[in-house]
Amino acid sequence: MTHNTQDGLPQGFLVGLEVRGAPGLLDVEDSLAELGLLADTAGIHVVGQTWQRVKHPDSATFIGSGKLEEVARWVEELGVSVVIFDDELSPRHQRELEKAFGDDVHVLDRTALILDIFARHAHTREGSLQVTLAQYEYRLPRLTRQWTHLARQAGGASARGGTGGVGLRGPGETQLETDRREIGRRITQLKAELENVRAHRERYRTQRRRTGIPVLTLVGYTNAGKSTLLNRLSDSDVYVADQLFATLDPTTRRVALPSGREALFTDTVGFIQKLPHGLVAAFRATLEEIAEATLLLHVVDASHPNAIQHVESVERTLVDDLGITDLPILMVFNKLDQLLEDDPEVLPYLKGRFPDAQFISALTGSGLDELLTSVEELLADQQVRVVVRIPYAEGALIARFFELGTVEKQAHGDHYTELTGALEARYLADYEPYRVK
Ligand SMILES: Nc1nc2c(ncn2[C@@H]2O[C@H](COP(=O)(O)OP(=O)(O)OP(=O)(O)O)[C@@H](O)[C@H]2O)c(=O)[nH]1
Ligand SMILES: [Mg+2]
Repeated sequence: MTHNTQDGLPQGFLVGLEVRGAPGLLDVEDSLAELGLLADTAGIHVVGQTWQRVKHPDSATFIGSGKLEEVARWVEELGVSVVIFDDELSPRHQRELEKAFGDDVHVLDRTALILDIFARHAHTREGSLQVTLAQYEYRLPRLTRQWTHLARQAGGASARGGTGGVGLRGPGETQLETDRREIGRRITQLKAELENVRAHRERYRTQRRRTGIPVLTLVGYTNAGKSTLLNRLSDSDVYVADQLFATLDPTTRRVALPSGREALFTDTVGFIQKLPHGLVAAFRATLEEIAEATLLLHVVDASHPNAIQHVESVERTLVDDLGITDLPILMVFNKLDQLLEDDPEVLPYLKGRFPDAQFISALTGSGLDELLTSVEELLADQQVRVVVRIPYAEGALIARFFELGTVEKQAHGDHYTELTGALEARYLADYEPYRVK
């Protein structure tokens, strides 16, 4: 049995499950196609796939026994070394499946795959800490003899970017032989380290808030073109790639709007359906920054056949996982160049369904001027024009107005400073008592 293709990549086989009455956002085949891209990005060569429709997952082996036999046959025939399940397996499923396929075959699920890709793509200290924490928490309940065994096997071969060690990278190699207590200790330690990094970042954020420059955060499904857009707008070179989760660490760039006013654009980690909860939890700090944006730009790959499902998946993540419900969002449909080539019907449909959206090609640059004009209009809408008379005793409020808003005129009365200018609605409350207009 051969486990690797000629180019040295491990051979993978994908398995999906559709539970009757509980449809996912994508149908099972589209979801498997996406899993295939994840596998690709993780350096696994996919040689086959299958799926099954069931009433509920089997409590021991996840898929039914007939399906299990079928997969085992494929594994044997095709020389598969990694079987990848499209849903998160419970520790018990993981154990039973490993037993069923034997020691030579590695059982992975979508979560492990995503964690692996994250581990490869995290470049900042905070990003790495967050991924490592998520990996430990994922593995702690799954420690089995096979893990240890495979970890030892994978040892040297799974150097960063190497192959063969998917799911075993990072903490896997050295730690699996130690006991759970040790991993528990590492988790505590990682959390403390993360707290430190976060405190540092919080100071930086406060500093940025003080500048009063609007922050526009690009959100969207992975591979939508967020980084390409940021690069186009700011003439920079954030890593762009046709793979999933190319960007993990937030990057911020200054961009001049048409009027000359400056704005900060932030590019951050992309979303995907079935985003593992542990990852969302570990990346909370990174994701929380999204909530601090003045305006969100929701970037969508309009040329993707599942574009609408992607939109829904991103909206669900924003609301359900991040609790973001009241931020203004501008929809930005990207890859128009590709869309027009592929299917001329889609554009009129999207325009009808999303009348306020912008349509662009980050690649060719078309639609970007209109996008920035629209961003500027939305920012202006958010600002409320006011005149306030603030007593000298409330000096801090005066200083804050300068930081958060735009001051057009400043005058001094006997006991107060009069400011004429504009302020975002969300900062108004403190100023209401002193408002004269
Ligand atoms: N045809 C076309 N391709 C584009 C366009 N914008 C981006 N792409 C391609 O789409 C792929 C993904 O682009 P990225 O900018 O890395 O996407 P992202 O949203 O940052 O993805 P993640 O960082 O993985 O979340 C790359 O291969 C880009 O070259 C576009 O307007 N047209
Ligand atoms: Mg990116």
